[in-house]
Amino acid sequence: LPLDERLERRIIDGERTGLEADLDEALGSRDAIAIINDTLLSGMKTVGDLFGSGQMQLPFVLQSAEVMKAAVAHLEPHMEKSDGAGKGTIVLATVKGDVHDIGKNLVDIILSNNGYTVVNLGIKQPINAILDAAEQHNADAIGMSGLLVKSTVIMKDNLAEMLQRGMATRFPVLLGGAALTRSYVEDDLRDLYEGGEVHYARDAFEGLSLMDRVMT
Ligand code: B1M
Repeated sequence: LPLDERLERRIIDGERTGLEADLDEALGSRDAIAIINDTLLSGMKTVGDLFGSGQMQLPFVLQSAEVMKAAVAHLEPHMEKSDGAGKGTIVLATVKGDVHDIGKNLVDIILSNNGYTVVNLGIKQPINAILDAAEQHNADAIGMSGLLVKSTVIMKDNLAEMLQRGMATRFPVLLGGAALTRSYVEDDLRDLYEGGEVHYARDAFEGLSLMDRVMT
C-alpha cells in the first residue's frame, strides 16, 4: 500500500508494528499536523463509522485509539512551537461520564505548543472539579470536550450551573467534540448563557484561534 493508505490502515486495524517507521517516512514530505489531520483522523473516522454500523467491536475501537495516541505522541516533538510563552491559562477537561480524550489531548498539544498553559484535568470531570481548578489556577478560560450525545446535555447543565453560581462572567467557555454542532452552541447554548461567553471549536485549531480572541 502507498504510505498514506498504510498509515490510515494502521489506525483502522489497530496495528502498531511499524507505525513509527511509517510516520518518520511521512514526516519527510509533510508536517506532523498535516499527517494527523489528513491521514490519521480519517482513519479514526472510518473506525467510528464501522463501530456505528456494527461492523467493529469495542475492543478493536480501543486498539485503534491506542495506535492513534501512539502516533500523536510520536509526532508531537515534530510540531512547530511558538516562542511566546505565558499567553494565558485554560482548564481543559472531558465532561462527566465521557471517556473520550484523543481530541481533548490534541487541543492540549496545540494550545501548549502555541504559548498557552493548559491544565488538563483528564476525563469524566464533574463541573465542580472544573470550576475548582479554574479558580485555583486563575484560568482565563475553561475548555470542555465531549463526544457522546449525552455530553452535549452535560455541557448545557454545566453552563447552567456556572450561571447559577455567578461564574459565567468570569470564565469564557470553549466547547468541542464530535457530538456538538455549531448551531447548538452558538444559538441554543448562547441563548441560555446570558452574560457569559461560550464558543464552539470545530477542531483544535479553531480552539487556538478562539483562545487568541478570548485573550485580546
Ligand atoms: Co466511543 N463513541 N464510545 N470510544 N468513539 C463515539 C464518540 C461514537 C460516535 C461512535 C459511533 O457510534 N459511531 C459513539 C457516540 C454515539 C452517541 O453518543 N450518540 C461512541 C460510543 C457509543 C461509545 C461507548 C458508549 C461505547 C460503549 O461502551 N458501548 C463508549 C463510551 C464510554 C463513555 O464515554 N462513558 C465509547 C468508548 C470508546 C473507546 C474507549 C473505545 C474509544 C475512546 C478512547 C479514548 O478517547 N481514549 C472510543 C473511540 C475512539 C470513538 C471514536 C471511534 C473516535 C473518537 C476519536 O478519538 N476521534 C468515535 C467516533 C467519532 O467520533 N466519529 C466514538 C478522533 C478525535 C481527534 O476527534 O475527539 O472529535 P474528536 O476531536 C476533534 C474535534 O471534535 C475537536 O478537535 C478534534 C480535532 O482537532 N475537539 C475540540 C474535541 N474536543 C475539543 C475541545 C475543544 C476544541 C476542540 O475546546 C475545549
